[in-house]
Amino acid sequence: MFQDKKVVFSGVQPSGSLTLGNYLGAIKNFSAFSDEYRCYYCVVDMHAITVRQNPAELRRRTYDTLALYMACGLDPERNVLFVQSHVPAHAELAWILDCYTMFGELSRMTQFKDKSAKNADNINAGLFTYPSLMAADILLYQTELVPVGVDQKQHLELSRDIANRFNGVYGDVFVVPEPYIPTTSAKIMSLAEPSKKMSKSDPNENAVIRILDDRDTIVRKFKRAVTDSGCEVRRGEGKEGIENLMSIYGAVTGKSFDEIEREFDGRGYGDFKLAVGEAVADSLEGVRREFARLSADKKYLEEIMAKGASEAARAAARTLGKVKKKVGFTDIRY
Ligand code: ATP
Ligand code: LTN
Repeated sequence: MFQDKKVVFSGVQPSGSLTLGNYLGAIKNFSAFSDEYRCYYCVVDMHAITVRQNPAELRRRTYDTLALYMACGLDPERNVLFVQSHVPAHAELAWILDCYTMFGELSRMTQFKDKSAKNADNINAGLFTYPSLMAADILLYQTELVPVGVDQKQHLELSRDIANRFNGVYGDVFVVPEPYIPTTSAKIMSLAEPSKKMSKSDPNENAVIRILDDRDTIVRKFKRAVTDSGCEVRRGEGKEGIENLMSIYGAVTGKSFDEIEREFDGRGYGDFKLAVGEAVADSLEGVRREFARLSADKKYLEEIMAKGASEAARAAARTLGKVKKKVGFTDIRY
């Protein structure tokens, strides 16, 4: 029934408790594609182990991330929801693509540089070749569109380069994917240091809003958000903190920057921060309730994982078979 639909693919790492950045930059936008596209949304646990993980926590977060996908509105009947390590084709294609990805290209990736600086005692080969695994995720499904936050744009460009390089040698094997980056919430910044991305691995809890934070915590964190010494709610030089809060408020209420400026004209930062906190808490209320219900039912989550893995594996096998043939691998039955 999905055969002639174009494909959307995206992934989130189960490497921590998901943030408002993950929600507004990525997951919130996922469900809008389900009518028009065949959608694959993956919990990328193989990517997560590029940074050391506690095994029990990784396992729990894998279930939680799947439950959160559904709590954010992804219907498993209309989207393929699955876990990366359940579909071995990802690892197989990643190896092949490693051989079509250049050392120099990988060396230029800013996420590699950032994560190497943060994990200086564990700069492993997986952290370095992370983008070719990501390219494999995307290219396996003949993906047209990849909804991500702007921090993933560079990886997407590399995926396109790898696809074009492979197609240049072997003919049209892969669809060349396009990024889909939201216009207003593509990069939500830290509440403590507004020049830095809000990141789920930030050790400062006050810098990060978690999707599952309760109402009081959300309102309190916004009250403490770093702004500037002025008092006007508008964008401008030195006002990155306020601009970030405006983007967040705009993303959850649908209001434009101009409308927000008018709404808070003459009202000061205290009022504004409270309004942002309450609007975010309101918009996450339903997600939190649904998550509580879904995450309690491990058996159901496992059924969804199994169904997703079998659907994904079937589609992935088609591309992988073609790739293996093109590069000259032999094919036997056993
Ligand atoms: P970490 O913070 O541990 O590096 P991450 O949250 O950046 O992890 P993922 O969980 O893989 O990494 O990101 C999932 C999706 O969320 C990606 O599409 C990414 O672009 C998006 N995203 C992550 N942080 C933000 C942010 N602050 N603003 C907007 N989008 C974001
Ligand atoms: N690299 C991404 C997560 C990710 C992804 C993907 C996103 C892995 N594979 C495929 C989109 C498509 C990240 O670190 N945020």
